[in-house]
Amino acid sequence: MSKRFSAILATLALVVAMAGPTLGQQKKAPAPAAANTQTAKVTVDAKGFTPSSLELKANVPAKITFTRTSKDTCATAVVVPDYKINKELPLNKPVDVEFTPAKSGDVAFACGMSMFKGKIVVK
Ligand SMILES: [Cu+2]
Repeated sequence: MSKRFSAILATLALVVAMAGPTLGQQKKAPAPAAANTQTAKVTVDAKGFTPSSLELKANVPAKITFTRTSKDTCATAVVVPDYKINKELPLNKPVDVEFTPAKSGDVAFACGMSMFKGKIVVK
């Protein structure tokens, strides 16, 4: 009885050991999709957005990371009206703005009061 039990345990252990690497591969599967994301970084300081013009591809998920590096700026938020995005920009804390540009053309972004402006050129 106990021999049989340990045989079952051994079988289970083997199954887990074999499934382990497979599960690991399945978890990695979304990685290529993430590689499909286009990324950009924008710094926000007293002069506004740097760069103030970005280029993105249409129909590819985009992640733009905004980092405000100065407290002497009114740009404490970033607004992308076309995509109904409005995000606070805490000092020195990277904030990801994610959306998929739907069509080619210019997409404007700005600080909360539209004093600083930038644009995303979608190709
Ligand atoms: Cu402003």
